[in-house]
Amino acid sequence: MDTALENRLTELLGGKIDDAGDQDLYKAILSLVKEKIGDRPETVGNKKLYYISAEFLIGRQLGKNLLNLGIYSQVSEILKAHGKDLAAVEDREPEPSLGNGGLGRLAACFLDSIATLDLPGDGVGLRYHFGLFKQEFRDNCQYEIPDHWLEEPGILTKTNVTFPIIFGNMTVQSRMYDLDVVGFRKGHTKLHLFDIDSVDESLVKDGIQFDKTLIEKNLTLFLYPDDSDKDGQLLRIYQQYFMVSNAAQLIIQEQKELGHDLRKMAEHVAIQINDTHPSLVIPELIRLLILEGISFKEAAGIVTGVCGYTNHTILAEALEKWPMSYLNEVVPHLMPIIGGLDYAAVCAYHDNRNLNIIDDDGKVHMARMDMHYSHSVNGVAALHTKILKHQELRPFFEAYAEKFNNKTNGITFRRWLMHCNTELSGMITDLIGEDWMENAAELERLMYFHNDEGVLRHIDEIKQKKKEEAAKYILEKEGIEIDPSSVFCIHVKRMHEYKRQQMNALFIIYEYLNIKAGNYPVKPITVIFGGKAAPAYIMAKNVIHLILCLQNLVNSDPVVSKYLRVVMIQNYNIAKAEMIIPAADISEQISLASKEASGTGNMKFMLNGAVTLGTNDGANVEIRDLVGIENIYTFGRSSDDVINLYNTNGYHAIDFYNRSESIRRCVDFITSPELLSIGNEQMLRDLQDNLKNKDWFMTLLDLESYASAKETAVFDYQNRAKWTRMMLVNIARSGFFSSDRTILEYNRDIWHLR
Ligand code: 26Q
Repeated sequence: MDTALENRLTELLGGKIDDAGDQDLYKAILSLVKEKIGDRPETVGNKKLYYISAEFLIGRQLGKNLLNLGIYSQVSEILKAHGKDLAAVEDREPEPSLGNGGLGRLAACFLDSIATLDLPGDGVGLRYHFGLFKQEFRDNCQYEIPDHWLEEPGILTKTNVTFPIIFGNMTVQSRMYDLDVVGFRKGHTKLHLFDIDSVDESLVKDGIQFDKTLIEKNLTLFLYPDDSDKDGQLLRIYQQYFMVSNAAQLIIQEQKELGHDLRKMAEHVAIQINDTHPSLVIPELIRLLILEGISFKEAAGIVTGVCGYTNHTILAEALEKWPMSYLNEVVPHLMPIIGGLDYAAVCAYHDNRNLNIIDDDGKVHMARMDMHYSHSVNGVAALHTKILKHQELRPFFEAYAEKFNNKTNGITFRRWLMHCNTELSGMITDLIGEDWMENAAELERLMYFHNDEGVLRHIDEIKQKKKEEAAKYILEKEGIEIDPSSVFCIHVKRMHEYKRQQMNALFIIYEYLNIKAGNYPVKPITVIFGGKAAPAYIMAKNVIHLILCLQNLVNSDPVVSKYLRVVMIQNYNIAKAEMIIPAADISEQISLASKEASGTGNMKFMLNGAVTLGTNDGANVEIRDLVGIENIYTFGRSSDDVINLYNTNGYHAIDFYNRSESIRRCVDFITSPELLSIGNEQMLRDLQDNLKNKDWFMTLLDLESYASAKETAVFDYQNRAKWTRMMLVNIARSGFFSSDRTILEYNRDIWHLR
């Protein structure tokens, strides 16, 4: 045991480890981590990246920091020797929910990889006082509770860095807070989160409601405040401008401190714009360069050389466009610049109205500004980039083919294997050594064992252990008993119609009706859901309602529950993901083909030995290509077919409903007496009507092929030799999805950091 470490921990505690509670231990280890980080120099170089993002879904930091500092097992042993459990201590840390889902989690994985690769690059975002709401279920419905995560002492360090941020009607003084990002074994960068001192948390009333007009008090209160009215939209513009003006001023300050010529900014600075939320950085940086005496034209050229834009979605409603009048209210000083950019780009070089930054309705299209004034435009998976080039952003691809490139997403294996699945991680190291921790491509060497019965059995035993742990957790936290020997089908992600949780719910109904009719599945199945619905997204909330009603109906039926169980985990977050993902047998990735830009959960499941049941969408396509068609279950219509159906208005849900008795029975059951006795009639009827008459994301199109693929997977699961080999192949071929690989590609093609 490391006695120096033990002594220091005891000192920091100011008392014996034996006598300390988990909370005291948490605080002491937090201090220990801060000390150790202080010993590690910050990564510097000739060129620095600023990754600007409205979301950083970083998850709890303590365990990850211990792991990356190389003292996780030492600290764990010290605690164990004193009868304490590090996992219980980690559990004391409030989770910073500074993101929604994929985009925010990607930013967090990227920071881990940037630090680990010892690249100079900082994150820039906002210090929201309340992250994404906490989800509670009551009466089979979602309720939103404010989630206050900030505490003292905490993971953020208050700095003296402040900037004046100018709005149309006032100027506020910002303050920067820093989070240390330590890489695995080496590297140290920062996440800078900006705030203002005058934020007033007591503004929050009645769930997550607050007065949206008091900008000085509410600016950084919430991530994604409700923007269904004008005040909400104005607040979002205030937030976005606040974020990017801070970023731009920080960059200029740092460049001046380094003595760099601002005209040569592109040699020393790279900015990555994470979706359109930080797009105003383009006019803001131009404005500041003009104040430094640089001409508009030259400033626009400099900024184009600095900025890269990443697109994360092809859903039209997620492409931000703001009325000019709103921007005029919040950031009038940017309007001449945005106007100038529109004129310069569109009038000078293109005559296609679809390329205008400002459209005929006076709306400013953020993504269009990004594409004109960035030198790189990337999608996040091969299929996604292809669809951007040839469908969604086609006119821009025609104008700027050289800017377009693909960067398939990745995940950090430190959190998504080493931290969440120490058993599997240990086994891999025993088999192939530990080089894979820094070079994930090494996992391929596991293929050598693909016929080794001992290895396959061991993988199976680890999976079983993780399933037992998850079952225990679900019993304790959700009060639902599940059978660890059943097949765990796990479907966790944000609730959205395109992700088609409703299709999985219809499968549950299909199985329920089968079992009621005496046709039992070959193996008991447990379907586990988790995910939050946006507070204003009625249909997503209706889907949650249906799932919770089914959970109620299925689990309390003495016969059905022997073969089928349903669990919807409350408040799905990073900590719960780390518990649940290692326990998956089947990874449900069932989005409507063409709609999921990439997905990153799919990668986390694969890495932990789950087999994908998915459509040919997003990064699923690349998973399929890597593991081979015999190690994945794919189903459903192709993205080409789907795009064609949209273009020709060729999909009519009602035809599928009328044509197939089995589909009709499932859809009808949503308003059966059984479910109506549990749930809310209006919500269930609305959902059913939507599925029959609208079904914008084509659930009924793929329902039958989904059910049959899932049945095949469950059948195959019984063949343990076959299944465990599939698990091994999935793990061995997952190396490509390390975010280290993704970041190296960004650096090679876009950032060129040295
Ligand atoms: C837009 C306008 C108004 C209000 C909110 C928004 C908004 C907010 C969040 C639009 C998009 C987001 C988040 C998108 C997101 O998380 N996309 C996911 O990004 C992942 C990382 O690239 C991909 O893996 C997922 O496929 C993609 O859905």
